Amino acid sequence: MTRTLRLIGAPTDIGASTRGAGMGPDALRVAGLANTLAGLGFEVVDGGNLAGPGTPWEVPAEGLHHLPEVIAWNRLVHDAVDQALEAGQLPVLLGGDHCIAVGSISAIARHVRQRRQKLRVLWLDAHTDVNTETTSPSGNMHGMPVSCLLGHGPAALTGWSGEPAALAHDAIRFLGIRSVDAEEKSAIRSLGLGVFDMRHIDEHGMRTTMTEALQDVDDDTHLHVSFDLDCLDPDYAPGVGTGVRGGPTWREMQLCMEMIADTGRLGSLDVVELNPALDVRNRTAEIAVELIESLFGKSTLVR
Ligand code: B3U
Ligand code: MN
Ligand code: MN
Repeated sequence: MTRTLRLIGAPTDIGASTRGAGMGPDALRVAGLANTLAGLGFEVVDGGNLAGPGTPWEVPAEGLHHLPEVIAWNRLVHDAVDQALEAGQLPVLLGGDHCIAVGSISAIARHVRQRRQKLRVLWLDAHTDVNTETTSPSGNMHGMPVSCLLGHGPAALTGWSGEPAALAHDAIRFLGIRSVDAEEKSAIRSLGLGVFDMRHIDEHGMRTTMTEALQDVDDDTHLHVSFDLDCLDPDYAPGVGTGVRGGPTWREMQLCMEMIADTGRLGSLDVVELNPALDVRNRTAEIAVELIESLFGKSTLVR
């Protein structure tokens, strides 16, 4: 049966530290995302862009930057992802900054629970995004979605899946991590989160790391990938707001995507933090499309 992918654009930089991620969905379209996925045999429906509030660019209030607008965007994202899943479509959320993962993963968590499946989230990122309003150095909410999903974030953004926490601590694995705030480190330790940081990838290689990260994925698993483009080394992906040197290369990231594809369990995807205002001739968007193509099963294997 042909699988239908639904592209959902969330053109916002409401949770970011730099303006420009709002242009991400269109840059991915210009780089040919829909045609590329259709070329793999999927039916692709582009649902266009959600229309949420603009970015007022005010100073943070009580440690949170733009909370009302972040809530509004996440409501829209949540409902769009929910509808796609109910229609049997595989949602591909095009951000936008990473704060919108609260809406998407909350909707996915409820859907997966109702179907008595097991949810596994792979968080591909230079950052762990596990700050809260009390620990965040910036107040920017793209640094907090994981806390919200674990039930520890700002109250207005937790509990959206119908349970206090959308994710159990062992339902999420982080990959590519190399920028963690001091208080995030304590949270990671006390919550017991599974972090495959760059040191781990350097020491064990991407193949072993991915084998470990995907270890308990089985036939009942819904695998969600939350792909922050700053996971990649900025030499390959310059079009991001908070690039950090020392990330995976294009080749390492390809292997990561191919090994996820090999599980056959990919059920939903976020592509976030693409900032076309900082990109070089749409290169980061094009690389994102290449990597997403591998994630959805393009294989270069000759054997
Ligand atoms: N940890 C920092 C920086 C950051 C997190 N996510 C991004 N940047 N993209 C913070 O502001 O929470
Ligand atoms: Mn992120
Ligand atoms: Mn990041």
